[in-house]
Amino acid sequence: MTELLPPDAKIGLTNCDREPIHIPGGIQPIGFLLALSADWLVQRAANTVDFIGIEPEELLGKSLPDVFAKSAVDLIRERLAMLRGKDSVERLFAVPLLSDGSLFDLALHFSARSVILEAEPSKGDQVEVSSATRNILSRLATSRDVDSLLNEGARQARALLGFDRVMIYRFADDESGEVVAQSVARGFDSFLGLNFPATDIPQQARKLYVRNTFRIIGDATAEQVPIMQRGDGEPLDLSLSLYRAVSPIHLEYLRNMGVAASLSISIIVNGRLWGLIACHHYEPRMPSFAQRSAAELFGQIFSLQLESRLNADTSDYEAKARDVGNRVMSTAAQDPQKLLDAEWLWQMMNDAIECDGLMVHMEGEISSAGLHPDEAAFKKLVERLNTEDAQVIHHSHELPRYLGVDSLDSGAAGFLAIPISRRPRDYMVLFREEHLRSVRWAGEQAKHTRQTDDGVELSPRKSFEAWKQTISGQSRPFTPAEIGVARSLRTSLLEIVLRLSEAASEERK
Ligand code: BLA
Repeated sequence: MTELLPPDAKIGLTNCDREPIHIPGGIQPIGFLLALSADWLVQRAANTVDFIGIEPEELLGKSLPDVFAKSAVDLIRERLAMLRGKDSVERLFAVPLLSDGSLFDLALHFSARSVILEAEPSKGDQVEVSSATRNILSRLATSRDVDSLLNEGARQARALLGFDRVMIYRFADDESGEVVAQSVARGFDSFLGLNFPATDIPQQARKLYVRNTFRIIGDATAEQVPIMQRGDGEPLDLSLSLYRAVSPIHLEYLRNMGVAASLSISIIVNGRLWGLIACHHYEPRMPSFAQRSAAELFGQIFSLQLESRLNADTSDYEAKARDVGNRVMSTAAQDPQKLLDAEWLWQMMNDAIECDGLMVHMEGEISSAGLHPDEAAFKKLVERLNTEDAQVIHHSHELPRYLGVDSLDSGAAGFLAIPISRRPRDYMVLFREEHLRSVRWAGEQAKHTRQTDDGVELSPRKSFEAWKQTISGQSRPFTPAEIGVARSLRTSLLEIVLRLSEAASEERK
């Protein structure tokens, strides 16, 4: 039995997340692939006829020096010795692989105990591409802030690769994504501001894209070529391969979108997949090996520049927040009663963590300012917080959902609670108002999501028609930087409150 899921259903692991995309058993027909044993015997081969004129089956069991020119084999051996770390790939340009002197560009890496060699005829454009890349990278370096870097990144990636559409696609905390910058050729629609659900890029693909930061699908209709091997044996892990065959589900997605070629480069910030530089072309398109190598480098440099700007923004913010924290602490240390003055606290805290109101719960007393829930709802919140781990900052941009109610009359929709004593638990709670927003999705989620007896089954949507969803009952979320600030405020506040209660018990003696 199958039924459509409601649009806001939370989807767990799906059929898509279980597809083993790293062992597809085949490659895209971009070049040829050989897997070699430690003693240089060909163990597996794919797509060799068109490039070196030998059937893959004929190559199996042959020694590499019997297939390629001696100088090429020596070069390959030398470069293999330079492979560093488990995820590294060596590239060689314009190698005379065959005895007729024809030139190939190639990539080498290890997969389990095999050496994987992938090669395609060289376009001989390496020098030209690297000089163009130098110009492109220097333009990137001139953008001062995050937004201009994103726009410039899209523009320069399109200059480098010539795809019809280049998008900077940023992931949100829930792994859905939004097109935050783009550069498009004349005559194509804009995708700017469109959101795509998390399920468009399954979990294992996201993990893989952290290890291997570049992938191309040159022709979404091309047949994949099987990898030949003698006997059976584990399927070859193609995680780091340049030619890895693409998931048929994803190919269907691209064809539904009308896209013939797709190229994406991972944007990695502080070790995490921040987003993708996603490129579409409406005809098949295969940039040269040198261009693809340059694009990979472009992605790495773009990521570093974005990381340094984002980290600089965070540290500016943290310095400002630290300053506010210090002012709160020094005032409260002189006059501890200030900690029950919600109006004063709200004005101060709002400079560190933007909020629309604040409530304090301390030793049975409650004080409030600005926008806040009524006392009954607040007590319910405090009760709920008392069941949580007191060592961490609790927050939610969905307060009604956190309290298990439909809505709150006050309009408070988000909270962040800073515990200010150990026991009984006292809190300072910041509130944020509801932030009604509409999200433009590329296509309606419910139409391609089914609940089956074995779980959720997804199939790529057929329509990417913009579909507007209005989201209510939520505030703007608290950012990781804001939560970090709350965490350090908690430590200092705890100290003051502790001193306060010690002083009070001294007095009582
Ligand atoms: C992979 N999905 C991808 C990739 C992108 C997207 C960019 C990386 C591969 C590539 O470069 O094409 C999705 N493409 C997008 C998005 C935008 C875009 C969001 O241009 C927005 C701008 N996909 C589905 C469903 C499944 C699925 C329902 O929609 C599973 C049933 C699977 N997507 C899927 C798989 C991959 C993928 C398996 C990995 C492809 C691979 O690397 O082999």
